[in-house]
Amino acid sequence: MKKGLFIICILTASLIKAEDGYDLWLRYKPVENKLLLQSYRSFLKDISVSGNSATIQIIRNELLKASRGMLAQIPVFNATGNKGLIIGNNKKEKKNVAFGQEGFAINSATLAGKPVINIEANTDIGLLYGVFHLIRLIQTEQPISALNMISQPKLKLRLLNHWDNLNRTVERGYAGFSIWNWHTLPGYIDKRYIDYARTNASIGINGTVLTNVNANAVILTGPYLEKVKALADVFRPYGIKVYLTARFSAPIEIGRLRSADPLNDSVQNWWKEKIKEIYSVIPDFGGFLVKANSEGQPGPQDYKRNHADGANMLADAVAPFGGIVMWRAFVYNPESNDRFKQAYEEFKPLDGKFRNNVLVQVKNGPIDFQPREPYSPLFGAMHHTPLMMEFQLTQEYLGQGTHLVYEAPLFKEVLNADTYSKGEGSTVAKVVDGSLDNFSLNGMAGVSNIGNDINWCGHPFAQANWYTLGRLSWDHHLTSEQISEEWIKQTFSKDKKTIGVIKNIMLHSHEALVNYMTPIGLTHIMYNGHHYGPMPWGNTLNRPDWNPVYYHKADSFGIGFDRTAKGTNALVQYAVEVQNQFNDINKCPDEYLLWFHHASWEHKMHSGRTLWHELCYKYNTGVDSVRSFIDQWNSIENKIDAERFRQVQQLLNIQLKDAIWWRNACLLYFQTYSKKPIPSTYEQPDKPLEYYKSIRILYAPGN
Ligand code: GCV
Repeated sequence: MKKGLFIICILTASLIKAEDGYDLWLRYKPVENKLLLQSYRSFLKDISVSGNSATIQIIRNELLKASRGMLAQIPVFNATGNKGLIIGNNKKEKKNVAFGQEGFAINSATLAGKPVINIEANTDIGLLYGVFHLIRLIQTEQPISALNMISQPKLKLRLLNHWDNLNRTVERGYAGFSIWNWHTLPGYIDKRYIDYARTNASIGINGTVLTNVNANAVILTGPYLEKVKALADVFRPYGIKVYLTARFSAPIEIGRLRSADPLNDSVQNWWKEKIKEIYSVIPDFGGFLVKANSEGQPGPQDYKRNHADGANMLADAVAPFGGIVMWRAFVYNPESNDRFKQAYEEFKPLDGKFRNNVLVQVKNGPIDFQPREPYSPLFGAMHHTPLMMEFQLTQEYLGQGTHLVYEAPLFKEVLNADTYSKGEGSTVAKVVDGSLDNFSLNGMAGVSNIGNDINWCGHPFAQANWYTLGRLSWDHHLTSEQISEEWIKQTFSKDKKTIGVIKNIMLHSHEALVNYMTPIGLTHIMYNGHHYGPMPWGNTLNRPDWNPVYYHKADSFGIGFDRTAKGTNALVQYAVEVQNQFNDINKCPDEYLLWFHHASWEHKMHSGRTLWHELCYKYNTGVDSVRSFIDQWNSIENKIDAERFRQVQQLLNIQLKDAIWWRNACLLYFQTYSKKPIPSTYEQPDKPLEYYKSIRILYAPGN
């Protein structure tokens, strides 16, 4: 590099101010395009905002912040002269059905010969969403002079699920402690609570379940309800409702009853009284999320009742107050011959038996948030029950807080999958948004990846997954590429080349992880307990369905779980068209092969390679991808502030080591069955299998 150029690079890099990531995608950096800047300034100079609610105050503050930061201009509100931006509630008697409760319209018009932008909605919250949309257009430097749009969320419930415990640990949390400081609530309102609400509102998230699904009944006691109320009061003007997890045995634990049987009168009355108390403290309380009879949690089956009995008891008690119940379908017990089939077996017979304020919340895949899973067969099987999607933002099985993995491609893959349950085009997205079966109650939840780390999510790129949940639950037609581009422009840079590089890394990151962790449909081969790192040999836990060997079934013949009629026949839980895609070992898409077949090491893959060779190829491709992410990231060093640049660089280097660890451990272990060499064209493991087996991580976070 020439000396002059070198100095310019150093100067540019040092001019980019260090950032700690706290501001997420609401950084409001100066607009760079001069022409657009002029246009934005003229529209945002004089703003008319009618009303005076807390939400309207928030709108004013946000516009002030955005104008100051991006336009170096302080807007004048409600001046008597010409306006550039008019924000007002639809005052007409009849609400505009096109906006609904939360939607908005943004239109360009001319007023007294001057161009203006009108933001209109039926509610103040709709206006807030409209304003955040306009701010997003400015942050991403889009023209705003000819807007003519209406936007309404596709889903009614757009929720974060916190797995936060009352002692502030976070189950599967990799970004520090819980942001809820129960000890100082309700007296102390941390600024984070307000920033949390504001950030969520900016992407349309309208609800939060504050507590872990492995629930603690104490949250339902009087003093804690006061703390919950304090949070609800902060969140309300941002359009966010609070929900809690209900521990099914709460009537025993905090109510002094001897039973929690949902058909018992005293139990029903206890819940009715408790719920009355909750609504007297928090009048717009959203309702409950429940994990029952799963992984040791209490539930109706303890009393020989079923999930519908349990859910309906709570649903009846919250119904008079407009509350809902989200009952999770994440269930499995060791008696079944295939964990894959359990949720379907327990819930399908109950279809149509739930009250109409109950949603069954289903994880995207049949097992448990693995790097890649086929969609849960329940999505094609419950036409009389609204099914809510549960995605996991926190990267329990995706490199946790250390690996760069953009999850939008994973989420889109599931949402776009066709269940064929009502003919071609019956996608999971249509099930979830209620359009397939006409459910107005519908929703999507993301298990939160938020903690008290300075940048909220630990890994700077993990913020993108939070952002994705909001954007996709508002509009699941958005593509992974669109969402990443929006996020990058608001979070890192508006420079074209830099966007291209970061987008390329993001869009390939999920596939890279699948390749170096669980290619060709391998699943659940991670380390026991903390779930970080590989342990395909794992076979020591009491329950077979917790052990990796249960899932891969490697032997001298081959590898994979036979779920065809010759095996556990789990495939019949899908529509015939879907069965036909997976049933035939020669036609099954490579990425799902070992989910559905026990294939020979010699099996010919679509690439022409044998299965063993393909496994070596995929693991190495995964490692190579991470190497290329490092090179790509390094190429934009002078375009990113030094603090975040180094943070990501260091994490990528760990990711590479981990990818090599996964590849070597898995190939060496599977080789003990395949008895074949790793082709010499690939990097050979530098240590023996015993070394990888001896690695212990005793204190991984998130347990
Ligand atoms: C909250 C997995 C996780 C558990 C989690 C559970 C669930 O098993 O490892 O930590 O518990 O899923 O979703 O309920």
